[in-house]
Amino acid sequence: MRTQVGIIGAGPAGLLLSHLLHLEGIDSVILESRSRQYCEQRIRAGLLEQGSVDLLNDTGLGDRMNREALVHDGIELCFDGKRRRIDIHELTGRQVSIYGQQEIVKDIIAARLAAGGKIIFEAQAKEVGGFEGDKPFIRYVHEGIEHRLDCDYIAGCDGFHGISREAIPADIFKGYDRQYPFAWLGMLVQAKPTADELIYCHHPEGFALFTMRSSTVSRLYLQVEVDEDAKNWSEDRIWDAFHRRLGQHDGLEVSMGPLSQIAVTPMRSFVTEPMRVGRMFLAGDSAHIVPPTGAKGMNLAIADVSVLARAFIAYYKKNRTDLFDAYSATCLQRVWRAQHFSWWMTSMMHPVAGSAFDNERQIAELEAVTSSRAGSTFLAENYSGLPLASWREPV
Ligand code: RFL
Ligand code: PHB
Repeated sequence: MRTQVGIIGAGPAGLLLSHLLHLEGIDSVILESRSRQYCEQRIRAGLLEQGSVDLLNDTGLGDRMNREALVHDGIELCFDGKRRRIDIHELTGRQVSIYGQQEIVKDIIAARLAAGGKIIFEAQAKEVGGFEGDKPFIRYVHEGIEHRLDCDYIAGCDGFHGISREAIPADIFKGYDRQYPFAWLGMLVQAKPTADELIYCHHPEGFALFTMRSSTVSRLYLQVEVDEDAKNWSEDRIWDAFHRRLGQHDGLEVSMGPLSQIAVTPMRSFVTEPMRVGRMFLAGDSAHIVPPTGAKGMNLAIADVSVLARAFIAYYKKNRTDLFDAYSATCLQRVWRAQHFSWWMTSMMHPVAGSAFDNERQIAELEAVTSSRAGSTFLAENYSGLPLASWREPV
């Protein structure tokens, strides 16, 4: 089989890239190791920056999102028994939207298939090669049979555990890594939201985050031990922890309901440099991950592919390769801003076991951020996201 752009991974990065290329008449094939159902039901991110929402709208993917997303003007930070609101809209003119990652995945898969797009599910990429020359290929296994996809370019959108990053030659690859001494326990709750906006809560016992998916489904996260087993958390233990951490702030009453999808998420920051080698490009989690405290992972994946799509358009329409050359540096500028913000939010919100100094330092920082307009504006600007360059800007 042959295509112009061979894409590994049907997460937000790979799917959106395929859609953007299709809008400009560029052919792609997506290879995805999981089933369609698995991809559409994987519970992950929920918060979209304004720029991500605008991009989905501009490319015809916004219908259901506009009906179902919850649009928020602000977030709350709770600490030291207090609730403080950051009015993102007033400070930046921007908003953020709650719309589950799996809903975006469903919407793009439907749009790609309706347009005759080729997504091969349950096709595991085993090898990428030829990208340092001019004959890139991807070897993959589908229904027990090995196949080869030849392409002009490879887009490695295969997430943090994929194969494309591993294929970068060791003498070129540089990785920047930071691991954190705690993890998050995440879960869905069949219950109306506890509040209208997200609540990030610093508590001496551990961080807690209240977020939501709809008017009937909430999502909760609790800071837990780094090597925690979700089985150690009974429903009673989870609710006790929420009541102690979140419920001790004025007027907050945690709304309860049946729990599901209880799972531990490790916290890690990672950046790959460069994000391009020859005819292979990395985009999204395959190139970088952030701890979820800043809600940046999926938004960065969307930003990467908007830059990559434009580079492909410049190449296929005008034979220009300068945007390929600029791809890695362009993306990494935004990636490092998001890395800093995610690390900063994480370091401010998670109490450090056994360190009374850090605990007091965090409370002082939260006071500063929430009581100073400059501090709140810094948080609001970064949380709601830097503007995205237009992927369709004439090339
Ligand atoms: P994905 O979504 O991991 O997709 C990669 C796809 O590649 C497939 N794959 C392969 N296919 C074929 N052959 C192979 N050899 C393959 N290896 C892998 C995989 O099956 C998969 O389908 O990466 P992508 O597209 O880069 O998207 C990134 C986002 O998924 C990720 O950044 C976010 O989920 C991070 N994240 C959040 N991001 C936000 O912007 N806002 C949030 O509120 C937010 N909250 C979160 C999050 C991530 C979390 N977890 C579980 C890590 C909350 C949590 C708890
Ligand atoms: C989510 O809704 O799952 C979510 C929101 C904000 C975060 C992390 C996760 O910072």
